[in-house]
Amino acid sequence: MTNFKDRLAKLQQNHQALINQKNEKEELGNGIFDRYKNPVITAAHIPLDWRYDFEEKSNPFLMERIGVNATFNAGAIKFEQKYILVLRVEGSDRKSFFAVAESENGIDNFKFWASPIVFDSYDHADTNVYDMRLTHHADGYIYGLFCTEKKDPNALAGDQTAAVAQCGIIRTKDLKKWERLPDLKTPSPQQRNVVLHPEFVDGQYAFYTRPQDSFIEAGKGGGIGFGLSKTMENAEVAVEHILYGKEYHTVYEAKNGQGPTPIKTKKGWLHLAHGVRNTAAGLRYVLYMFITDLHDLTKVIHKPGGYFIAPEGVERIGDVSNVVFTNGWIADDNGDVFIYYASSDTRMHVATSTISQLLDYCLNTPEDGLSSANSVKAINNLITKNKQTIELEKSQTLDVQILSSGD
Ligand code: M1P
Repeated sequence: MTNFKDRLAKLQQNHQALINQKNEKEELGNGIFDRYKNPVITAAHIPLDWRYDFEEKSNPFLMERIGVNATFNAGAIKFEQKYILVLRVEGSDRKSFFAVAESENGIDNFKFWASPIVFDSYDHADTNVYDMRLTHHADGYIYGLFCTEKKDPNALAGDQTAAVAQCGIIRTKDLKKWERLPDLKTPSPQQRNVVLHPEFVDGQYAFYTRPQDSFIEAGKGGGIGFGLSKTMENAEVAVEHILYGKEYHTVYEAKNGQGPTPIKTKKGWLHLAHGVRNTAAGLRYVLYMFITDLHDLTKVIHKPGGYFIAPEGVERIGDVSNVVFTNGWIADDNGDVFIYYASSDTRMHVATSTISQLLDYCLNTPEDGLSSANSVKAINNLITKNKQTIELEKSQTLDVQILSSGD
């Protein structure tokens, strides 16, 4: 065997071993969801033929010709009984694109489809595309809403960072052929984190938006917005209503954004979102949940306080550290929920839960009281309740003892 062949065989072996690796639940958990030991997808999962030239003559050192930096922020959908992720794959050249990976069980053995997703750039060139939210809409299409970014045409000379972000739209019926539609129009100068609601609302398409004043800062426009459009072919939200705004000294004080498409439950629409606060070490991204009314989608009816998932352990470290971000989850018919989240703009993880657990969490977690005194009050209420529970248990045990001694 030549060195080339030997090296190729080893690369293939390692890659296969990674794909075949079983995932395991972490022990105990918090009762709300379970974390897993391994990430579900990393840059190393990217197929070798996307990265290496397998011809010995043109690539005698069997070098990686095209590097992949990260695989993160995946949209998710159950399709033909498979757990499908549409990942944001970021090349070593900093450009992101989309690629599909599938798994039989949603927690391990994710395997990429043969090649990345291709779609038209429509009438404008996107410099970068990322963070797709997938919605299987009542109209029969699967829509992918994503961020399309390009250089700000009004950037000052020499400024290579000013950019404009908008919501791009593609749709498909088979996740293979994608049709590009014109970008969403809204009153906001910039948009990111736009999500399509799965049902018609008053006969119109409903969008969760995230108006923002500039590329990075949400500014005055911050918050999760909501608006309607008559069509998808020329989608336009004329009025954005902020349904969940930023709030001082909360986990979403600097900015927030809708995560995946909300899930319909008997108690309301279950939402997962990200919240951002600023720290001396930079921005910290966490996930939080809320429920909106089944009939009035702009009405938040349950707001559990604090974060739902925050970066832990190695999740804290990556290209953009101290970040968890989500734009995909899958609810199975039996009530199981697969929450796909990325850590530090680097890799994808799964957390599993159920609709019952998530509803219990949203309905029974105290709201953020917005002051230290109210946080202490919530803890003291719990301590008092627990004392009463223990007293009640003691008196019940005593009753049983008295009854049995009378036998
Ligand atoms: O780097 C963290 C995240 O930053 C952005 O989120 P937001 O628009 O709320 O600031 C997104 O670009 C996202 O891709 C990224 O993970």
